[in-house]
Amino acid sequence: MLKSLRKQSPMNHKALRLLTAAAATAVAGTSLLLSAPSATAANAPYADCPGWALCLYQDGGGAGSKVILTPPPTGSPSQMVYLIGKHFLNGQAADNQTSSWLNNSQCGIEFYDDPNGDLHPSLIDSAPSWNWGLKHDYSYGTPQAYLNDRVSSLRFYNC
Ligand SMILES: [Ca+2]
Repeated sequence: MLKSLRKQSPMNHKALRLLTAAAATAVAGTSLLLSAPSATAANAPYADCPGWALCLYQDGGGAGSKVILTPPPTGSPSQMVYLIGKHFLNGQAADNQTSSWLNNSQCGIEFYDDPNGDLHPSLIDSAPSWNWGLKHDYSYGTPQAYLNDRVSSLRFYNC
């Protein structure tokens, strides 16, 4: 056994040198990735929500990706929004994933737990109309943490 190892040792050293070089390259690549600031970390809380929109954020405190919802025009009848089939800007499904929101619309909003909140009343949260910039945060440890990842549909009203 020892004899055969010694015989192969020049080959093993070469392989080891190649592996070491590959590992060094991999480590260098990793540290480059780690040192680059991520887009998420650079975003301010509740960032980039248009001045007329309701934005649902994937993470608490207005962090993470978001869904930008356009309210109906002023004076319109109320309008339901169903989150099944909708996605955050990062492509992930939005149903039962809202952890905070910002209402820049002038509409009032009712948030429902049920996917069809108009058919199965399950009101869990609301925003009064004419209250631009209202935020609710469902982060762990906040008073509304029990609402985290529950919103499945909502209704714009009094727009
Ligand atoms: Ca739900």
